[in-house]
Amino acid sequence: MAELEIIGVPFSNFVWAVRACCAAKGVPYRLNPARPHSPEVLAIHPFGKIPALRHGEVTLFETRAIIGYIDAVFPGPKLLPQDPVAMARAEAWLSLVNTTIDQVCMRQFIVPLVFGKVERGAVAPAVAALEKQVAWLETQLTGDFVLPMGFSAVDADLVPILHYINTQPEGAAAIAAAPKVAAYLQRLLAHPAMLASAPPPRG
Ligand SMILES: N[C@@H](CCC(=O)N[C@@H](CS)C(=O)NCC(=O)O)C(=O)O
Repeated sequence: MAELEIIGVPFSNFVWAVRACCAAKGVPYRLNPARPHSPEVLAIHPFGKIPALRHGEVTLFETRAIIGYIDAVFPGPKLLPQDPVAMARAEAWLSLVNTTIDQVCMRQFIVPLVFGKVERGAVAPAVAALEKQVAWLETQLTGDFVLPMGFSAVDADLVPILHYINTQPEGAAAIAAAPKVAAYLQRLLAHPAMLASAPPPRG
């Protein structure tokens, strides 16, 4: 089989999610740590976002599409349910994480704070929204994983975002106030698939 290439810097929450899926399934791949908008990425993603995937003749962009392809094409434990109702629920989670939760926690909170180096006050609206999202997650986590099937693509998608917000005082406070979310994050960060795909510490 052709080599699988995952394109994108490893500290991206979405690149981490895709790599966690590969790790969970035992899929070998080569990481090409290209930055957003670099020529390698723009060759695949129309707007230069990461991750992108190349596998022989197949090129893909968008985390959901990449995860679905990896789960369908490669052997190893399934990361998405097969039953239609369970699959629809997984889709709802993936959509929610990739749009609403990523938008608030990463695009409006972590990215401006850590990469844009804005004043903390500038992210106050995002903090209020993030607190609501973490409080909602607290009501949803009933087992060890988000889905009853066990470790899934939803965990791979959600854990990097929770990890990143937990690195900032406002996010850490929201998580500390949500004991199930806090325990979930601690447990999932120790999961072999998340550990094997964790980005190196930023220098
Ligand atoms: N909807 C895309 C979002 C990907 C995304 O936002 N990636 C970030 C890095 S985590 C990025 O490339 N940002 C650069 C930009 O938006 O210009 C997906 O699900 O893959």
